Amino acid sequence: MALLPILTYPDPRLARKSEPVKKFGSELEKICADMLETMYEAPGIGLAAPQVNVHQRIVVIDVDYEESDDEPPVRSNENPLILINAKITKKEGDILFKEGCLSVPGEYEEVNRAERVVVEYQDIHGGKHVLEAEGMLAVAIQHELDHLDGRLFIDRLSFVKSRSIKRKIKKELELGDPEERE
Ligand code: QAP
Ligand code: CO
Repeated sequence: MALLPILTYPDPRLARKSEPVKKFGSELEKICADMLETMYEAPGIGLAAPQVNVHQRIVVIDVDYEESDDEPPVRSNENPLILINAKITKKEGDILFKEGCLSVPGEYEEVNRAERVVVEYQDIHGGKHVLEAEGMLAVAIQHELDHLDGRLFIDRLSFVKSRSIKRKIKKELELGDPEERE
């Protein structure tokens, strides 16, 4: 097991489109184990492979965390979900959910998503499944699948809000770490 470095905005590798997983086996199992370890250590409730510079359609999610407004989330127990080659086949309703992202640290904004989704996916052995999700799990699935198409939650905000957050992050990068600045 290994912790993987997480790419952060504006790293252009986050904008790449991921390829479907074709080979199921020990290599895929290792990537998934490392992604779960990295997500739990962060801590996060979801992680997509491109965030750790693996451009394949792999997502790990665990929304089992304490019901509170803690940011970042505090975990109650481990209940991992691994989705390979996942595809949303049905969306229903609307939900406004305050999202964050390990690739956009420290930023939390409300995003419009579907309330319920139906997802077709493969497990780590290639077996096919259909999952019906709602609420936070549905939001997490939509957020993580966006990563596989090179899209971040800050791309889904209003044009003005999106531009202001992106500018702010780039500005902070130019200035460097405020802790180390003279
Ligand atoms: C995506 O997000 C998500 O800024 C996963 O400093 C968001 O795990 C799914 C995190 C909302 C469902 C609902 C963010 C950790 C974790 C930060 C995350 C941070 C530390 C975000
Ligand atoms: Co994210």
